[in-house]
Amino acid sequence: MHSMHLYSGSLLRAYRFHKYAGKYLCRQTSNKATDLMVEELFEGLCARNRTSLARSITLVETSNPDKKKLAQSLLSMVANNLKQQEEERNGAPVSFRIGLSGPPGAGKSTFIESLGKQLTATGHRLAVLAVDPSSSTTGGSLLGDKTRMPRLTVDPAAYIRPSPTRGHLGGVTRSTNETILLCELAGYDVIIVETVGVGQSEISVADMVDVFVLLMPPAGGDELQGLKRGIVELADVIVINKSDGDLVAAARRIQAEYLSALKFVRPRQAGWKPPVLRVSSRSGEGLAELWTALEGYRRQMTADGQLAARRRRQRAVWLWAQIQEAVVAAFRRDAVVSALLPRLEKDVRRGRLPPGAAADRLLD
Ligand SMILES: Nc1nc2c(ncn2[C@@H]2O[C@H](COP(=O)(O)OP(=O)(O)OP(=O)(O)O)[C@@H](O)[C@H]2O)c(=O)[nH]1
Ligand SMILES: [Mg+2]
Repeated sequence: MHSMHLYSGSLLRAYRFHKYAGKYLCRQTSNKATDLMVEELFEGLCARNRTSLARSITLVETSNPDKKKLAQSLLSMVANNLKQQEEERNGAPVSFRIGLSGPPGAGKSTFIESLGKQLTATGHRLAVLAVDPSSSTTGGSLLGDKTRMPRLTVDPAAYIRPSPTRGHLGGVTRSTNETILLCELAGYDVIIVETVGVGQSEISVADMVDVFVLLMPPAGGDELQGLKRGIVELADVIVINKSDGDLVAAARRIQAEYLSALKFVRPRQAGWKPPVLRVSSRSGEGLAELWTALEGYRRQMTADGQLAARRRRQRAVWLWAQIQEAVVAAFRRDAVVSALLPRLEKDVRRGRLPPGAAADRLLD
């Protein structure tokens, strides 16, 4: 409630003034109704209205070009307001963004449910966003099925958004990045972005969060060995789940394995040694300690400016990812390119034409 005054009309007036001045004028007069819709959504978000949040997220997930413009103007208003709030808080971000990844069955849903209930019980407001790297190819959504977080689903201090199926950027949904901002304006101070595995692409969930948590089951196996190396380099905190009952011994063993694997990994954040913690999402044991570790990370990274630097870096990464996506899409749409492409690609596949030469011809 502390920054409620920011939600008053002054910002909206400033925004209107801005838009009336200069080149937005034409669009403003011709699109009054749609601009009204954006302002309504913005005010709804400020008032922490869940329906406005859901509608805003649907808007930023759209692929319709006209609606995309509306989404962009909403997002500009949101980003401006969040920036103001951050300045009011002496640069401290309005939310804590947590990435959570782990193999299928590691217990991610159970973990989010248990940790989430602890968080909302202590006054936090939690948003859970799911990124499903498989949904772009299968069309289905594995994650975010609300049924597996039954208590959180009915918790008024929690908001769960399943994975969208459109607009994947190398395995990560680009709109998720924007959805985070919408949730922040709607007053969610902890944002968990959940995904299965870790993307092979350069862009991953780790590129949109403050801290990247890896959740592992207490089991070894060869696939996990392979999985481990790449992921461990991305992780800021490693959590071994299911450390309960018969599984405690196995969990201890895996914990020791990760600790020794980490000795050879350069930490992602200077001055931060990723801890390896054991928890039981089923009983809740270890979750309070984990939260303390996460808050410690956040405090340390905020104090020495690394968190702000990480967010700045991430914005640049996303700018270039979106440019690349848009440029490639425009290239593919080009009439000459699409006429030439199938034949040239065939020639390249058969080895009749070097890839470089084909690319040059298409780009010409
Ligand atoms: N013993 C024990 N079992 C757990 C714990 N956490 C989760 N499980 C069980 O592990 C299984 C998988 O849990 P989920 O939370 O669905 O795992 P997930 O990572 O979300 O799985 P996907 O969504 O399929 O990727 C379920 O049968 C859970 O009951 C735990 O702390 N201890
Ligand atoms: Mg799950």
